[in-house]
Amino acid sequence: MARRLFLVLAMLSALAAAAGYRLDAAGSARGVPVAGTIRGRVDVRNAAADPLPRPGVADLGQNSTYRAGERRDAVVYLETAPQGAFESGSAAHVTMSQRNEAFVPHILAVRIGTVIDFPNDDSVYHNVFSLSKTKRFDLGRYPKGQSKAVRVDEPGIVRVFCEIHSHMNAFILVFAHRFFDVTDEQGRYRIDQVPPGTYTLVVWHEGAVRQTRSVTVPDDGGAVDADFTIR
Ligand SMILES: [Cu+2]
Repeated sequence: MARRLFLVLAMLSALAAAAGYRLDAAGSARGVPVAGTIRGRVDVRNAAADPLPRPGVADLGQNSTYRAGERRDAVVYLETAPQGAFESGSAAHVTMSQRNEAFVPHILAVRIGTVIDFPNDDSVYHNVFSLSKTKRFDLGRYPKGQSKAVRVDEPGIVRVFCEIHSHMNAFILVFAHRFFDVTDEQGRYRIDQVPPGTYTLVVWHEGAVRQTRSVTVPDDGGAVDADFTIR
């Protein structure tokens, strides 16, 4: 096991060297290429960012609640992956729950190959589906405590709905690389381990026009700040 891990690390170091990364003294000693961080804040001022969920007949007496500010979540990502950036291959598992007649979280950002679990945490039935080109599925109805899974294999946007509750919807953004982040409660994001270079940084927010800007991670790495305002 340790031997196999060593082999993998050796191969990754060789790949990094082949990709032409500059290695500083400390970095090469650890076999880690120089890299930077792109970070900042997305200020969502769009008045429509926190709409009240529209209750339907099936929702009378139910609480449809979103996490405070969740509608302000944005996804920040590099338009294209850095040249020669190598990817770790393990497929991830993430969860999007059905809770209080809402999808939690409302926005997910994942890499291709990720398996998304859709547990039903409500005492009512749901029927999760998507008609998106990126991933089309229909999980059917299942009761509280059960879960079904979907694997995403193509980059793009998956819009998720519930056939029973029309106010339930969510977004899954699928990427072919790992250079993305969903903003936190303060609107902050952070993309780590970005090799030196100039990139197009994109911010996505539901219902808003995509914004882009150019950012440069200097040759010696470090942190680069890039803020966005969405109106
Ligand atoms: Cu539902």
